[in-house]
Amino acid sequence: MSLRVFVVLATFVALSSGVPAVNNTSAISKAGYPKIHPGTNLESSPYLPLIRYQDVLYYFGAILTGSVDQVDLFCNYHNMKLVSIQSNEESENLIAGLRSFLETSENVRFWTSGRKYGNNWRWESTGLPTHYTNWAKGEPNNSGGNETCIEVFFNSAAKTLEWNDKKCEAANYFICESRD
Ligand SMILES: [Ca+2]
Repeated sequence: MSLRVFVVLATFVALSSGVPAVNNTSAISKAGYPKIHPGTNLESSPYLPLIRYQDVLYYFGAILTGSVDQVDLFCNYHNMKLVSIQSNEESENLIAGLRSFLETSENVRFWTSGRKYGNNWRWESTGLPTHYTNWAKGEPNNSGGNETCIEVFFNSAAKTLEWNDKKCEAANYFICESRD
């Protein structure tokens, strides 16, 4: 069940069980429950802190973790997609953004939209092959024979964002993007 369907169903259950449902958007805002609708100008949204790089907006999901499918749902709910990293310049900009965004100097792993199809890697968010790559030493190694998703390993001190193939069901933080 998609998150959107779940919200609709939950609202229906709330209404049919006699529980007052909040349907005033300003009341929702004041209560602190963000709700972003299709067509919302993401950059002006007070709810998601977004970083801009040229025509791309990024959301650094460093609060919740989940499998690729779970964090993909989160991005989709907010009209975004899991990140694709298409050039060294974009990677360097992400590193600069992450270094200023994260308060800790801990090393953090994030899911991307990179997936393996046969022997080829592709960005799910764009449907395009991964022309630019930045695999960590020894990767992709398909450890255990089931590593078909790309995580990026952010090392704040070293200022690197290296790639690793990983089992898609593992829990990671994530980065969403919006490309026009
Ligand atoms: Ca690996």
